[in-house]
Amino acid sequence: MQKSSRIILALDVTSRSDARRVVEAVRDHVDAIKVNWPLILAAGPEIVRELSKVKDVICDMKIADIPNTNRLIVEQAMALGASAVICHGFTGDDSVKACVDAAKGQVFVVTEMSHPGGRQFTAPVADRLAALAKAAGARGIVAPATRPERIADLRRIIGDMEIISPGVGAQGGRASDAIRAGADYIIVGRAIYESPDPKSAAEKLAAEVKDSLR
Ligand code: 3DU
Repeated sequence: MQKSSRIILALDVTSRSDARRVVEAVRDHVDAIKVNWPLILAAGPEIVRELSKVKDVICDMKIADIPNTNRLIVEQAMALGASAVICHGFTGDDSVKACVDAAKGQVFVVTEMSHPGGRQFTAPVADRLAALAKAAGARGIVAPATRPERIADLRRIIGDMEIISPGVGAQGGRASDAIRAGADYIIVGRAIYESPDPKSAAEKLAAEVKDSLR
């Protein structure tokens, strides 16, 4: 996955034509595309294969099942051309390990979620989820841009693993805060795909990221 603008586009649109439109506008300004259930259900799983010809695709199905089912899901996602998948960690180390094995390490594990409800159940166990991700051999974790101080805490647990960080823009987090706190990439959806000008929205975020790395 390239590490240039450090933006991962969360492509939560619900038609293939919207997906194509947004990707064409921002493809030079994002490093990867994250695909979640809204687009997979609307456009069909083949959208993963199509987009993977343009950019690295992260399949964010928040996989959360027993090890065998997790393995089957990850194998299907990778066969469609995904470069990485996102799974939950609360299912335990055997379930996460099944994802890691099936994706040859290309797994990001959700820790503390970025929305207000993320404080309720995920925040109290986020440190353990991050440690689990590390022990399982995952590539990285998902940590909240809405609480940059937590990105810094979780960084201390995982060392040099990658942090991808949702919550910028529509959820109130700032790109610069997340990057300064130690995120490798920000994940941005609505602030780009709902913008009347997705290209300039992505360019502005990329400039903010660049500034915060100085
Ligand atoms: O709020 P946005 O529109 O920028 O989208 C954020 C994306 O990141 C969206 O796909 C959501 O499912 C995902 N995500 C979170 O927002 C928060 C998390 O803790 C994990 C994933």
